Amino acid sequence: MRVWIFFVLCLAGRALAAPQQDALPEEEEAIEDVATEEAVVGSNPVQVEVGEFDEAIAEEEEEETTTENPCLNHHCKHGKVCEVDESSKPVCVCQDPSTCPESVGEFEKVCGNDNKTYDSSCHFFATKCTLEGTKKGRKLHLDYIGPCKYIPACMDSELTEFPLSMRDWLKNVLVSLYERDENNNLLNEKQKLRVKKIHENEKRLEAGDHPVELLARDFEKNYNMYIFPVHWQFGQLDQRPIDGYLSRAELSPLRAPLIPMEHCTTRFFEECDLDSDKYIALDEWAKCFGIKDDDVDQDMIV
Ligand SMILES: *[C@@H]1O[C@H](CO)[C@@H](O)[C@H](O)[C@H]1NC(C)=O
Ligand SMILES: [Ca+2]
Ligand SMILES: [Ca+2]
Repeated sequence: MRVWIFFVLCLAGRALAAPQQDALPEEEEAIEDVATEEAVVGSNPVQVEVGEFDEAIAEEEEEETTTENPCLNHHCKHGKVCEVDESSKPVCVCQDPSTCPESVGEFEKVCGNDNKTYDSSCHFFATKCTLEGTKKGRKLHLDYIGPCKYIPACMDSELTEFPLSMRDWLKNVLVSLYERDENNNLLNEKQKLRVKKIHENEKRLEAGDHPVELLARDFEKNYNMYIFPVHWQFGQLDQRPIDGYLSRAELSPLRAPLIPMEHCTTRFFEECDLDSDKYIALDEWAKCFGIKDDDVDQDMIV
């Protein structure tokens, strides 16, 4: 799982180097935090990435305060840029992909679900915008980070192993967040209390690569330690809107960096959606990670 975290940190570094114009204030805070040297396991990958792949950022209409540039405080969603129309009103129009900053490396490339490689997420969203209103445009979404590649099919046996390591990873991320949470406020008081219990549990499996047998045994023996981390991750993703359901866009910050490294990612999240409504509800999510129905608790998220 270390490789995931490393990758997420790379992304965080990149986001820091070139802050998104429309990044939300809390995202910026999270990015700063993650960029600290010792943040090996403890970064919160989700907070960092929320927004970057979000296709659903509302276009904000803001009152013109100065006569200078009506576009100054006018935010457009990914793939669009602001332009001033004839009546001096700011409008969001599709960005010409050729105006996107040139990508500097493979890691900036993204793969669409059309299995086409785009130079960067900017190029991707600009292209998607030009297809707006068409069936093709509706269907096109960012699938994963990195150039398109061959992804082997996920076997049933591999699929059952996937939640084992993912669950362990979630727990470790949360514990290290807690350990570093002296002056930053990534966890609220209630959350801290819950993680404290996990942290102080002597039976806790230390972070590291463990064989699946050990992970499986630990989940059986220390099941209670995994309940909160699974809920917490759901809460991190369920942001736009906060409604107890994860849309594809909301899931993307977790899914997109994971797919090229863990070939079962796509199948895993597809199968989480038990009723096939394209959303992952909290109970579907919890079940996917092996949490019993009785332990699913909406209140744990806030
Ligand atoms: C997607 O593209 C990559 C790279 O061009 C190729 O290796 C892979 O087989 C393609 N996948 C599918 C499902 O067509
Ligand atoms: Ca939601
Ligand atoms: Ca569903």
